[in-house]
Amino acid sequence: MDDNFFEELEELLISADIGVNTTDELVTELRRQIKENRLSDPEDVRECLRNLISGILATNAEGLRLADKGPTIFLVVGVNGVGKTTTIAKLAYRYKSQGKKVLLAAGDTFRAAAIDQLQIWADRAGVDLIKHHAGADPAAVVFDAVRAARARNVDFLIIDTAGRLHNKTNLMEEIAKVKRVISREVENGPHEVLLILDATTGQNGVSQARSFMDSSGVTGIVLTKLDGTAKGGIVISLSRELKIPVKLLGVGEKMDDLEDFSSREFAAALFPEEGGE
Ligand SMILES: Nc1nc2c(ncn2[C@@H]2O[C@H](COP(=O)(O)OP(=O)(O)OP(=O)(O)O)[C@@H](O)[C@H]2O)c(=O)[nH]1
Ligand SMILES: [Mg+2]
Repeated sequence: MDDNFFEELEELLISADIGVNTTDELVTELRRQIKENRLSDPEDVRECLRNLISGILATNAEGLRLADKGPTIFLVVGVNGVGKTTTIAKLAYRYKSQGKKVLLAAGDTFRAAAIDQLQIWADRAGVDLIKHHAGADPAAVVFDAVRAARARNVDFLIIDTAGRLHNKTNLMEEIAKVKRVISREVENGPHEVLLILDATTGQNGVSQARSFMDSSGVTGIVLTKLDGTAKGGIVISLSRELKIPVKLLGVGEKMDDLEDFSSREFAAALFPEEGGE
């Protein structure tokens, strides 16, 4: 294990979007363990690295939080185009397939097309949608949706919101208001505030996560577009720096392209058993 080895490793980690600080820490710890355990086989070193990474992630590995009684409510947030609406369709499809009663809410009232898009997904998944007209107050849509969820006795209410840049204070305040409406109406609600992050945006996801944490108390991350070349190493920075658990992975554009996050599998995918580097 010469300096060259560690340099290549650093490059690999950074190209997987693990971030400079986290990479430094990982490599330092890896060097320590290599010395301590006198590792010389590259496969042992890779295994050591996989363990380090899944160790960082494991503390955060949890499923989605559900309501003890009454509807479970998920609020879905994120910047533009990351896959919020698609993820909602996937969740609706998943729960509907399990025989659950699902209701969606068109909280993205910014564009008429956004409401239509969600309606198409709702029809495809065979679930109902609460919607107002374009330009309506998202908080009003959500208020109605929460009432409807209770009246109709649904198992899940999943709320779409408009994409918003995380540095736009007024838009972040709007999300906070939507969340307050839910909290007021439902004990322990929303049960999850899911931040959708696009794996291809790399380390920028950390600052997105910070802003959404501040405004809407994100409780879980969904990392999308992992079916491309992006490795999604950003989740390691998120776990380490912000302690936000990753809950789900988006691996395609279809309704069944949704996977539960497993730290072990994720670490293994970053550093496959053989070849790779
Ligand atoms: N390859 C791939 N594409 C995805 C995935 N998730 C979403 N997409 C695509 O990303 C694009 C944007 O998805 P949307 O669900 O509309 O994203 P959004 O966050 O709701 O967008 P806005 O409402 O405009 O902010 C669409 O073309 C989706 O098909 C994924 O996991 N993999
Ligand atoms: Mg959308």
